[in-house]
Amino acid sequence: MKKTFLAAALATLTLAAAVPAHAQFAKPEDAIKYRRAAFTVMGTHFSRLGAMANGRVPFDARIAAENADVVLFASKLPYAAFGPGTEKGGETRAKPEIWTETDKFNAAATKLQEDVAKLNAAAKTGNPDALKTAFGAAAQSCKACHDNYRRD
Ligand code: ASC
Repeated sequence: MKKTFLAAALATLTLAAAVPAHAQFAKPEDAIKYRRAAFTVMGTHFSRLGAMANGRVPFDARIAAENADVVLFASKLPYAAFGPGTEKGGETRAKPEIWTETDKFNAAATKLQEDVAKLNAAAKTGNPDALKTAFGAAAQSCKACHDNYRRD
């Protein structure tokens, strides 16, 4: 009995994970809120790394690693919330090109995620110069997407 319940629960979880991510939002507004929240979290912790990378606050290896972990995690979240039908339905600055040049947008998203992974590794070296270099590259990726896919 207990085992059956566990198996059923596991099957449900597996199924939920297999459903296309965009179908996991009940309505477009939910997806829009979700992706904006993820970008807010990512941007907040990215900015804290930037303050260190640019010498506005003293370098602290532990704080750098903590912030880089949040950025890494947050970078995995927003892109599943750009599914078909989420172009509008809430407050958004997302440009329509996201849905007309999806391959290009996805490539830019992957690039950001790769840069953020490198930033995470750099933050963990404890070397401020490594952080600075990796931060600069990731910031370029942020900016490229904002320029191409975000309204002013
Ligand atoms: C930040 C932040 C961004 C990026 C971007 C880089 O600190 O919040 O969105 O850097 O401005 O150009």
